[in-house]
Amino acid sequence: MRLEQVGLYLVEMPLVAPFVTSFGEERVRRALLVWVRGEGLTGWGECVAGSGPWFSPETVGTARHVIADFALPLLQGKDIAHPQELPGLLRPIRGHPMAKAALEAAVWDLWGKMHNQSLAQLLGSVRDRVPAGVSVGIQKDISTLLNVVGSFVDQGYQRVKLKTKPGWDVEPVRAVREKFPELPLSVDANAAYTPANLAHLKELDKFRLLMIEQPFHYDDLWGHARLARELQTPVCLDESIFSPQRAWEALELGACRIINVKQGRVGGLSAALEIHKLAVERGVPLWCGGMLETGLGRALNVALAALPGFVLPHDISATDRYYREDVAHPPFKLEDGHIRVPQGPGLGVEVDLERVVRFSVACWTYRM
Ligand code: SMG
Ligand code: MG
Repeated sequence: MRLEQVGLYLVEMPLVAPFVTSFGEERVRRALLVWVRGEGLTGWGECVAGSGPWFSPETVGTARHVIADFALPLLQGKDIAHPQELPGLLRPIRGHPMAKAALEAAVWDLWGKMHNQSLAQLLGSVRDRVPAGVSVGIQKDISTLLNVVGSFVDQGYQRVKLKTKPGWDVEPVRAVREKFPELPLSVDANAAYTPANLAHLKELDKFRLLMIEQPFHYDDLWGHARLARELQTPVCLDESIFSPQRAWEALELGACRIINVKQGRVGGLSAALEIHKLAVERGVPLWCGGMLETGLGRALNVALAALPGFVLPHDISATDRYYREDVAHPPFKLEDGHIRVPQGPGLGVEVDLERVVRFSVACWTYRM
């Protein structure tokens, strides 16, 4: 397959409710959407980088720069035999996994459309629906938190993840655990703690949490390994795992027992498949994380989450938990606590170009 044209849209999607984490509040999701045109078809992908370098060093701005000025020249005139060639072609670019992943995603979508196969089929997925969890941001007080959690539990979400930070941890978790004794529950600190907080984090052990996600700085595998030895609650890593190599290192060091896989954060679907292979060999449970994706990124996450090694509920919620109007159809719905895996060719969702244009604040087109 040869790419003839590539385009980017920078969209600003208003969230139905602000999302607060230890590193800030988000009211609008800025996302870079990528399209690739070739063989008379168009493939779409979504870059998971955020508006600022808070979750990861990448931003929508660095991703646009790296895609336009470095990745596209490397793909110029290339005959791509399979989407899994993308990581090799882009290898000269160090870092920037989210930028690379967005391009790879669009190429997978195009490839699926060319061969009339769904992404789920192409990846080797084994499920037609995946269990949905929900990630609950930091709230203004505990009674608001209990209401928010209660409403998600009523909707059928199978696992609730609470965002935590110093000052919003033991008490909110205790309150949720007391009100929902059997609820599968986890916490995610987005790197808000340091090894000096060890004694405090140990207090979380009494709440029967499924896991504690990314307590320390993303660079600190050693600190996580030490913590993992001290805690009963399994440590799960998110930000720390930015490549298959890092996944292997983290497991070798004992820095985590569970991995949150985000294809964007690890450098693309091919890299996610490598981590999946490693995890299955070692019996390490995986689940699919979320980056408040639009329907485009969500469709891809759902297909990935249907692989055999993804065995815990995901941060894949229904569209209405994020957006009133999405850029892809149909919206993802919660059915009996699950999200159905799209079966159409490629991502299996239809892009709503009118909405893409309406939500976009900038766009770029490149001739290949
Ligand atoms: O997509 O449901 C979602 C969000 C899940 O909590 C979520 N993501 O660290 O896991 C995480 C965060 C990162 C996004 S914060 C903007
Ligand atoms: Mg996380």
